[in-house]
Amino acid sequence: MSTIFETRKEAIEKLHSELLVRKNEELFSVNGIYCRFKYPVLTRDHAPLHWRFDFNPKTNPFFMERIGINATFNSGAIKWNGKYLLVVRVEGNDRKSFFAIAESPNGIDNFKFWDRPITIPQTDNWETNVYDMRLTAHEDGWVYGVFCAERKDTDAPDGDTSSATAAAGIVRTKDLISWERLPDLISHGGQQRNVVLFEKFVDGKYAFFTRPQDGFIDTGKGGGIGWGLSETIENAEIPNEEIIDPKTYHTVYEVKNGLGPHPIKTAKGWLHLCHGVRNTAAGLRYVLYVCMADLNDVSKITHKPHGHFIAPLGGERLGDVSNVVFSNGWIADDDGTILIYYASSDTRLHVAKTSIDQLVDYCLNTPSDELYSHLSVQTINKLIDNNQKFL
Ligand code: M1P
Repeated sequence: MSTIFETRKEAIEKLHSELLVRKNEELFSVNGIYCRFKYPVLTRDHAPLHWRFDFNPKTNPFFMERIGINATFNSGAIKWNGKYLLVVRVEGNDRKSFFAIAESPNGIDNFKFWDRPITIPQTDNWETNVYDMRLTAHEDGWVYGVFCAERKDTDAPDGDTSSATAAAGIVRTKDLISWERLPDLISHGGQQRNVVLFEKFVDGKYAFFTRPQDGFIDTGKGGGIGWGLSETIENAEIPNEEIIDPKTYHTVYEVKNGLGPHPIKTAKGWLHLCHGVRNTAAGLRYVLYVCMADLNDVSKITHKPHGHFIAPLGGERLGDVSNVVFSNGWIADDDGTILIYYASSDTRLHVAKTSIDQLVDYCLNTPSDELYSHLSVQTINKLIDNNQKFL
């Protein structure tokens, strides 16, 4: 007769292996700008069983889960030796996030985690939590990962066990297996999350997109997506930071915004994918927007379609932090396809498919936000007038 251990192990292994090979299905897109897929590409159930269960029948006779995984979301992305790799923010039941690589042959399904999570070396000042790594294959030959390093705020009053500080941690690798830790980025604009390293030198310097803010949660005077240059990467410091995409009243980036992944170069300009946040009676709402920057100056936004590009839809709206979509990874393939990895409600990870041509068209031909309702009506009327001879 089978033991509880054997019965449960067999059932759980079967469920897990079926999930890992489940085929994804592209959904028809009415907007024609990108398409979603039927299933998330990664959920907490994808986490390897040997990270979670003790496989020794003597010490785990009930085959119970010993280490719970709570969520798999906000992932950096890179195409590597022909495979689609995600550096996933994996969050344990203990609320600690860590990074782990998941690999797929096609970028839309069959994602499987590598054997072990990434080991991130510490600086002298240990961080409590790490998340949201942006990957950049830099022209200096390294692949960099820039992520949020979160620590307890040591200046917080006694009894305040929540206040934290955010800084940009930096690691680099040549094989995605061993990672060298560099000192955190020094900037003078306050706390930093959502920092992205640009892939090219600018005036011989390392160039960063930033998001300065006064506090951990509040942007305060910090006014949007910033940009600054550093002489070195080994002791990165940005003496001057300028805001290149400001947060703006009554837009989808009214409260704050931040760059997602590194920009993608096209013949018409650089594509940026960003998140914008506004407040509502139900709490913060995070959406994604896309804009284009000058081909010769990636920090100069030239085209900015109005409103959101992807907003939480259906089941995406529910999760640990509801009403959120967030992205820090996309992959541009050689055939012009772009796969956008976006997480919903800080819980699970999805993919959306589009192309360079579609996003360039979207940026060049979508009206911008004119900031007033009556001007939005004018914009709609213009389209209706232009359509008259075709209807
Ligand atoms: O909870 C939503 C997001 O909140 C933060 O984003 P931002 O820095 O713009 O406020 C991050 O913690 C992000 O990971 C999270 O998805």
